[in-house]
Amino acid sequence: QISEAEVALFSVSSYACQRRTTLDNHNSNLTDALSLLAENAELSNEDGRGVAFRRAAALLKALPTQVISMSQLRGLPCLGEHSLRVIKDVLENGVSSEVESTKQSKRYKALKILTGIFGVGAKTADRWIREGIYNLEQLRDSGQTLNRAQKAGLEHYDDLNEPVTKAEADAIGEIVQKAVNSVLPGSEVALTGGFRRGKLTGHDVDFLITHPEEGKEVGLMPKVVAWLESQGFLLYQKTTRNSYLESKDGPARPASNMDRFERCFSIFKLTKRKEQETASHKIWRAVRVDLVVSPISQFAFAVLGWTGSKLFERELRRWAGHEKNMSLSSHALFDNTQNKYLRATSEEEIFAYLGLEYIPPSERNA
Ligand code: TTP
Ligand code: MN
Ligand code: MN
Ligand code: MN
Repeated sequence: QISEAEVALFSVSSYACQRRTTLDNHNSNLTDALSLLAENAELSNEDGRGVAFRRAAALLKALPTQVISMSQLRGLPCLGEHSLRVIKDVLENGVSSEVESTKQSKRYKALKILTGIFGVGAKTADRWIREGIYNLEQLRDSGQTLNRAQKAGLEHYDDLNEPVTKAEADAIGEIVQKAVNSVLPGSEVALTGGFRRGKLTGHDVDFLITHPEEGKEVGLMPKVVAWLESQGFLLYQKTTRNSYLESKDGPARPASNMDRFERCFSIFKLTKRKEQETASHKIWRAVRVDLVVSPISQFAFAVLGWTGSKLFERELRRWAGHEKNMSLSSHALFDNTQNKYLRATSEEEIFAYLGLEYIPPSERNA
């Protein structure tokens, strides 16, 4: 039995962007439970609840040791009533009854299966469920009209739900580098997303492309895509052009966290190395790849915005707005007090403008 006086108390900042969150999580029993409830809320279009659970999970990820008693959590930020109830349940019973019943619910299972299809979001999955579609077989039999993305997603379902390894990410990085060098020598490719944060696996691979001479990057994406296509590397691609300049709502205040860069959501055909070949003798696998092109003047903001984690990004923007009267996006930082844009050529400069200690990518795993 541990007395209250012996229990270590934690002191933790309230914004995730003030904390160092490595992949070394001492409370995965608790964060797994809260993350599942966050996911369930997001899939049910309850974004407020989703964020609350994500914030609670992120706080626990940042603790230096394992939580063993509720008394250790007293005075900590980000832990709402509901999250505390879930934590208590796990600490006392090993599992959360709410998590267990969610996991077993017909609706949650169906949402997971259906949104596991690339191109299917919570809204579409919800509509299908209301029409009695709970799995892939029922979807195939239903005669639902699928768009091009969803058709590709269904076709490569197993591959795309298989985690991407760092080795596969590096192999794709080499292909992207080659494509970019072939169509515009001098261009630069940066690995972003989870792999830049040091994750060993991911659901996709994210790359940011730029050129050191401003303006040279214009029109780059269609050329890169054409090259990749000509070499047989693409199973699917959808390119969206840059809409940053024509946006009316102001560059630093996009409608959502979606940015306006020229981007390509794609599915790569990656040839397996000999030792990775499976019993089925399939010699390639499908991998989701995101390509984004940024002008060099916005590159530091784009790298910061595309490195994640999603909660870390959300917290950075919340910090900027609420604590600094600034608007941060993946394109720029606007100081509303001085009424001007703040230029930056590195992530370090952006953290400095925001009055935050620099947090390296490996410590942004909130
Ligand atoms: P993801 O690739 O969705 O996430 P991830 O790389 O952190 O994790 P995973 O291993 O599952 O792939 O997004 C990467 C970052 O890109 C994330 O911080 C949010 C950012 N992003 C944007 O800035 N704009 C967008 O439109 C999208 C889709 C992502
Ligand atoms: Mn540790
Ligand atoms: Mn990613
Ligand atoms: Mn991505």
